[in-house]
Amino acid sequence: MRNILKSTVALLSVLVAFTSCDTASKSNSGALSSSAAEKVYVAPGEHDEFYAFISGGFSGQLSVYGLPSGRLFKVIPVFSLDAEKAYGYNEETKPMLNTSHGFVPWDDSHHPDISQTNGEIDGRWVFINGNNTPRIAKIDLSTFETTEIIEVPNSAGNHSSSFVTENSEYVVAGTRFSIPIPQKDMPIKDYKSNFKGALSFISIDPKHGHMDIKFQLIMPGFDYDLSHPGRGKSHGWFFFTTYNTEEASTLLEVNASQNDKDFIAAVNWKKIEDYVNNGGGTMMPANYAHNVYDEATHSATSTMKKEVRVVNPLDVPGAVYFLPTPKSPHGCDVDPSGEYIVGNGKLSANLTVHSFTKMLAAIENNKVAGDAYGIPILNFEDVLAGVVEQPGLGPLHTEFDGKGNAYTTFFISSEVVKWKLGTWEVVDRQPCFYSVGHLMIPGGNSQKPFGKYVLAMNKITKDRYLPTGPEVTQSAQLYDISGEKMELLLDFPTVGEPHYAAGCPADLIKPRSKKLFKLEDNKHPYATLNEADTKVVRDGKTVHIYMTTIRSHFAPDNIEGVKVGDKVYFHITNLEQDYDVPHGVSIIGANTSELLIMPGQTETFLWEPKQIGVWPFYCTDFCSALHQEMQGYVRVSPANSNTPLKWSLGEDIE
Ligand code: K7E
Ligand code: CUA
Repeated sequence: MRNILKSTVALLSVLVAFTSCDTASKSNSGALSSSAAEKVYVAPGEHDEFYAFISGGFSGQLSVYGLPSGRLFKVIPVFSLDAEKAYGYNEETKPMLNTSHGFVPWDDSHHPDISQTNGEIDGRWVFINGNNTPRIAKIDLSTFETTEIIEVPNSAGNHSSSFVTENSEYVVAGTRFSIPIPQKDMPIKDYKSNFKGALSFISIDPKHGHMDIKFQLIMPGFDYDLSHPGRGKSHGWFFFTTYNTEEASTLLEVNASQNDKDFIAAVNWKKIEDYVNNGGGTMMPANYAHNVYDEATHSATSTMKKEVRVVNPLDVPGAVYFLPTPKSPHGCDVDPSGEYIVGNGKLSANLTVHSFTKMLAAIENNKVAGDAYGIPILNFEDVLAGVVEQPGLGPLHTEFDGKGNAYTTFFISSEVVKWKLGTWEVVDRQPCFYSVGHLMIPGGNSQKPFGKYVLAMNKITKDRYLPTGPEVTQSAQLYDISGEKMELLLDFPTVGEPHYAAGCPADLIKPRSKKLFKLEDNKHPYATLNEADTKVVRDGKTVHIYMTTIRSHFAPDNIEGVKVGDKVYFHITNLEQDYDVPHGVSIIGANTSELLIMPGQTETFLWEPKQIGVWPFYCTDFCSALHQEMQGYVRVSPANSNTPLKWSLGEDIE
């Protein structure tokens, strides 16, 4: 054990030394040709060619950028509270963050993936995983709002997620950490062979996108790190990288690096789907939240689900195989044809590429090297398509340009390396500044990539930007890949830690982008569809204010009869029916954020006045030349007072 520790420490110091001298030698090489500037210049008033949805990592959100400009358009709140848009603060969206652990207003979001039709991205929804309290979210790309979140039971560190099959049949979520299934109180040292890893296949309703866990495959207790769907010829299969096939529960940096090869798990989900459709699998008690936002009521509901279907892989012979893959592979990437499965072995000097055709042949010929807990292990040589020899240090992720090239990031040597599928030769390499994780080519996770740019997402920036104290921004770098050689075009800062991104041509999304919500479609239970219907209603110690906004006043704007100790709900409907005219509202002392209400929408916040007085409220979004006039007052009387409830607009309360 001591030797192992020593050699790991030695290896790590070499890597650290490599990283730092690498960093030093590359700094200040910032000079770019003016043609690079032209290539990213989007003139004022012009639109970008691509959308890029970049995950926020520990921010828990998803940000929307334009490419090639790198301009930030929006941060979509997904797993974390957002005071800017009142997400998780207003009454309508609070249920979105409900889980079996209660209200969990934060997560760690990693891998966005856009829905597909016939193997091509269709721009309808983008899915993203919450790692920490396992969840998958769906964002509607007509409103750019999170409209559904499903918790994933029997899972922990929901990392090999959320990747979509080529007809959006499933969004798949795999557990990174194996755990007792079902959870129970047991000694940690009994991990081996007792802990299990769940791979969850979440069906997507083709019309509305509703998510439902179809089944969970209960696998051996490895760490399932990343995954990708097969496509084209390999459609119907799903591939997951594993590490810690050693099944260690302590000091994994040493103990999970013992095996020369870990596995890529190949899962024939079509086969399991058939099995399940014929009644296979067992319903297991579970407890997980399913949160759905309804555009008609502008409100979310949270339902606790009480069971989930689990499948033992041994009950479906021929459905799961292990492909030996060197050294704790991280990324698991499938090329656009579906033939090649790239295992990015973090600790391996070479890149391993498996062949789907050879895998099928090995299965057909029943050539099996052994098994792990009864799951057949194929021979490494039988499934190997080729090896990219010594392309760099610390391979993490690979994307494809659809022209026969692959692009792999190397974290330790901090570069993107371009290589050729089939010949495995390295054709170009470009440094990243610094320590790149994922990279993204728009459509790169589909049969039809748009191979014009690659976006590298970096962990470290050090000297690239103005310093902002000890925490400096993380960043993305855009490369032109239209030629033989890659060309660095642009650095731009990101929100949180960018793990992965999904990109697509703007034309797929732009025409469907909603401009407003129609008032006549507003089914919110507290909606007020015209000014004449505004009112204030007391129900014991609860007060409901039915309020409307229109440029440039609130109705009502004078309210009396509210008392200290009341719970006051402001239900505000924005009567505007014009594009881009939200109104905001906030009142002194409210601790649930302001509201930002889109045209035709109703939103609610709670105010619990603690002090008597006459308290102003105002619009927080500069909506017209008379925005500053958009204000009002609530009179708060003592708890035992007899001040009658009154409201008005344009007249004095008597
Ligand atoms: Cu490599 Cu979470 Cu996909 Cu980060 S992960 S880099
Ligand atoms: Cu309404 Cu400002």
